Amino acid sequence: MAERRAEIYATLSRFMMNVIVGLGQTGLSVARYFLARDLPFAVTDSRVHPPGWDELKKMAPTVEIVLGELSRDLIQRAKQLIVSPGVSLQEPVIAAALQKGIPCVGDIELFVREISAPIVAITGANGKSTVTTLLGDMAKNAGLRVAVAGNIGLPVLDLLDQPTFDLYVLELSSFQLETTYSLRATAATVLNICEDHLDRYASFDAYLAAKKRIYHQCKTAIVNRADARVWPESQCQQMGFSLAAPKNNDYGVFENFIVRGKEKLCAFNEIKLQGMHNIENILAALALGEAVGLDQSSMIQTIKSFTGLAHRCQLVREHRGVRWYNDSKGTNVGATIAAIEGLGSKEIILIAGGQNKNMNFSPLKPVVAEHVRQVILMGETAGELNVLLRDVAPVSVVRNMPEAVKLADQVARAGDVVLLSPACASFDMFDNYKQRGCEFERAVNNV
Ligand code: UMA
Ligand code: ADP
Repeated sequence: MAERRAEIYATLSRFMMNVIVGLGQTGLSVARYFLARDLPFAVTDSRVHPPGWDELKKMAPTVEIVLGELSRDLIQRAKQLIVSPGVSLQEPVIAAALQKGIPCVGDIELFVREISAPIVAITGANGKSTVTTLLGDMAKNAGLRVAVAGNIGLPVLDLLDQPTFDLYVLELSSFQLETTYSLRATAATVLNICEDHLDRYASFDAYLAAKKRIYHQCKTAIVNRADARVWPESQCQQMGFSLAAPKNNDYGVFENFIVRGKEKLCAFNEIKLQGMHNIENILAALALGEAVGLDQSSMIQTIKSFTGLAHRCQLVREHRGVRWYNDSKGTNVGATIAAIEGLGSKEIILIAGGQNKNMNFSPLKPVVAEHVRQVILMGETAGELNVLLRDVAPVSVVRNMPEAVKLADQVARAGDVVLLSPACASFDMFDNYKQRGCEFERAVNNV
């Protein structure tokens, strides 16, 4: 009898299975999650050799897996799809599954169904990783057991193997939010918005709408008062931040101080991060921290010691009076504008260009006109950027990073700033933004 039941179960699970779509970091973490719970699953990925394959074979040698295409057969007989963030819900096979009523969730959804500690959820076009890391440090310094995970690089489901935490600080991308339904964050924010990922979205509004899913049933929304586009649609408790003098008890700026309402908290000259965009990031982190009850004096101590993350406007070298900055994580137009303006120089040599995400680069033009003395371009978008920018600054197109750095070194004079801030993704020439930034740093250290 038991044997017969096992047989029926095996047959059923073959036809009604969890199907993991995508076998990168996320897909692999979902596989570990199902294995730990003895739940049957299958995997499909459009790549012939996805990064998680070798590890999956070791963990689950008999698991059913279809590579080189998203398997229509597996997907059509799934009881649930767990879709990785790199896979669009508009993929015809996924769209057909949705039409058929097959639930499509992501790793974040599986995670939030399992945990009970408060969540801070952070999204936005730019500043996510900086705010997420800063808030994580604030919580740690305030004595909490805090986990920092999500789009920042650690798949959330891997946290379930560890002892429980007091607080989860999650960086969430628009892709992850599209497949999340039960978030209920204690504090949530869309930090800011500008065009990005338009290779994945039909319109800017669709991208923004995906981001705003973060507010779904949140307790407190932390809103950027300067941009109504990122405010929640529904009524909920709010706390605000902006670079203006605040009304009420919002976080803001007054006479080169960070303030809460009228109370001065910290002078700009006590802060190590550079640029007004980072002041905005600090204001957002303070508001998020307050919303989850962190001690204010401990948060301020953390702000003063925080030096930022690699590849984000980091000073690499000062050589013969020239300062070289790595902002390889500047992967959209808004980020590059923030980096250029944040450096406060009118003598910038800008290295930009990379993979095309269907973005409108024209907002770069006036900023380049005001701050940039020479533009050096590479990658897929070099041609388009050349046509846009050559009226406002001298432009050169190069083939690779060493050539870009060599040319920058030739044209730079004492007092200039050389800035790598590509305004584009890196995948046309590099594995990721980190590899691009490291190649830049290597070349800079050799000039
Ligand atoms: N891919 C395929 N076929 C597939 C599955 C994926 O071609 O069947 C491609 C995707 O188009 C993508 C790449 O493979 O280019 C990786 O996709 P993935 O879903 O396997 O990615 P993971 O390795 O799981 O990493 C993801 C996030 N990546 C993306 O959203 C593309 C990571 O964010 C995140 O750190 C990780 O989950 C853990 O949560 C990276 C990122 O670039 C840093 N995010 C984008 C951004 O910040 O702009 C959104
Ligand atoms: P994300 O995780 O959203 O990509 P990061 O904190 O990694 O954001 O920063 C990426 C880049 O975005 C930085 O190098 C900088 O150029 C830019 N940036 C950071 N914060 C902001 C902000 N608040 N507004 C605009 N641009 C920003």
